[in-house]
Amino acid sequence: MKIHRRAFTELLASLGVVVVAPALAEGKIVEVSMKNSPKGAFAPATINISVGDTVKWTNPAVITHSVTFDPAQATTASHVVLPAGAAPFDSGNMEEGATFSHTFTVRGTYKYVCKFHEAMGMAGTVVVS
Ligand SMILES: [Cu+2]
Repeated sequence: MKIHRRAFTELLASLGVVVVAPALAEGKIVEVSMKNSPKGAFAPATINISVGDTVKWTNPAVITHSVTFDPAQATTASHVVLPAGAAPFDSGNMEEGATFSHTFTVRGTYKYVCKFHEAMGMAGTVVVS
């Protein structure tokens, strides 16, 4: 009986590892850079990711950029598009060397802008499937 109980405990422990590991597994991190010339740009401008993935934006430039997924903060609200159920968000001002990360949990196509260079066409797309 003792042997059986221990075997059962070990079985549970091994099952626990199997069950917990996927829950702790993180999505991948996809990097997007911010360019200055010839005009502001996200690079790459369009990325395709999966639910649970994180996008990390980095501003290597000496000018301030932003990652704006909030229509209320865009000059032209329609330049920002969020799928139903996704909450708006914004990086705030990103100075040289700043990074901003966001984990996407809602599927769909997102369109976002840099609010400082939106008029110059600094915009990007994230497709979450
Ligand atoms: Cu910008």
